[in-house]
Amino acid sequence: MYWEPDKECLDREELEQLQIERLQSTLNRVYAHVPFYRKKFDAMGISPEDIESVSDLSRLPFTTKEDVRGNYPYELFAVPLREVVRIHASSGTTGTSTVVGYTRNDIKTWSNLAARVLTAGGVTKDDVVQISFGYGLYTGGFGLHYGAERVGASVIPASSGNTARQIKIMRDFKTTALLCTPSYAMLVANTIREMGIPVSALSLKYGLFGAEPWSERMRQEIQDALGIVATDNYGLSEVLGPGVSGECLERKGLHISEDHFLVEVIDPETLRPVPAGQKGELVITTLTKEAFPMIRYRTRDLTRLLVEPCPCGRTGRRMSRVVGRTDDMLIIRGVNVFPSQIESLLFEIEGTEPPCQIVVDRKGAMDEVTVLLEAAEAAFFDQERRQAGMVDTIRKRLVHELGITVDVKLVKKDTLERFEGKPKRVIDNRKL
Ligand code: DLL
Repeated sequence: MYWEPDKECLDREELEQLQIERLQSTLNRVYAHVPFYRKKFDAMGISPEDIESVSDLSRLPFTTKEDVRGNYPYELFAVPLREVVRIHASSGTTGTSTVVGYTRNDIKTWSNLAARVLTAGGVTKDDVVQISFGYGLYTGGFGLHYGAERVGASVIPASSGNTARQIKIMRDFKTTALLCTPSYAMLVANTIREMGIPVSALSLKYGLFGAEPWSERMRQEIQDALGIVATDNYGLSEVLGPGVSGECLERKGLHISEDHFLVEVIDPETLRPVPAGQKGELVITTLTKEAFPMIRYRTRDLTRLLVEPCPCGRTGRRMSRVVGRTDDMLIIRGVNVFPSQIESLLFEIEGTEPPCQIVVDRKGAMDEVTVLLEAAEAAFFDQERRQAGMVDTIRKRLVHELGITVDVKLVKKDTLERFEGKPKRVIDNRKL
């Protein structure tokens, strides 16, 4: 049920003691070895010794994605390359990628943290785990692969793509746990249905999904279609990759490995902490990373910290599912619109499914938004009238909820350009 019960169920006092010790050693390390941090600390007149308790954390500067990009590729590494055994880069769909490194110890830690997430999601050594995240520079495939091996499961490194082949593998190799993005799980579920394969022909029990936002409605749909228990897991390259947090089978929020990560939730405007339970931007400080420590990294992910105890017995606080980002807000004719808001509305509308792509154009002085949706094969080829009706329903709902007019268009399945399995969500053609 637990991977490391002594650590996952630590009492808070012990945990906080461990956190401060680890924080101090991390601060000493970055001050000594990363000029970027030393300069920032010096400029603010702070030295690592000044940080005596976890609450002093707020005196430290934030680190942003721009800082990581600005120090491309290795300037934020706290160890010489000789100590680095693995390099990954973020899947970012825009701009320079962010490069991250791991020492041998970091890989061990990462494997353990991924193993925690897998165990929490139901996986044991008796499982056959199919990893349909991309292997390569992206952290998804390798990160979860090492975790699944650590658990002792039989791991199938299927990687992403070629859905028919994935399904053949799933059936023939008797896969019991599927790891991929939730939108890919939807695609798998739909393809299985189209191929006329009954769920009973498969051996699936668990689905561990992450790397992109999804909803309770989607969870229900995937669970029903595949006959599995689906859990959410979260992570980001700059901090680790997958393995930062994950749901247990209670499915009431994602347990954060707080012995390795200090988390804060801040108001993205004032940069001050929000009261526990309120929505804000997640900020993470790594406590054990050697090659690529991160101090107060602004994830831009919006979530809430859940402090009530979880029946599973883990004491680590949980975060709610990520409900959006603070940095991709679009201003459409003066109205603030989050692509994630459009996505979550789409999740709620019967007959639609992700992915979608939001195209923003400027005609004269007017912004125009078109939401491109991938249609299920059936909707595209026949039933033209039904299709038109559906488009109209979606359009009206979006207009109503967002307060702006939008156009909705159906495109053929699998035609939205993807990057590491995720479609580019927004194409902003406005020249501002
Ligand atoms: O996507 C790491 C990962 C791989 C996590 C596999 C889980 C499973 P990046 O490419 O750096 O890393 O993207 C990180 O993806 O800041 C979030 O905005 C988003 N994200 C990750 N997990 C979730 C999730 C990987 N469970 C960015 N729900 C993060 C919503 C998520 N968004």
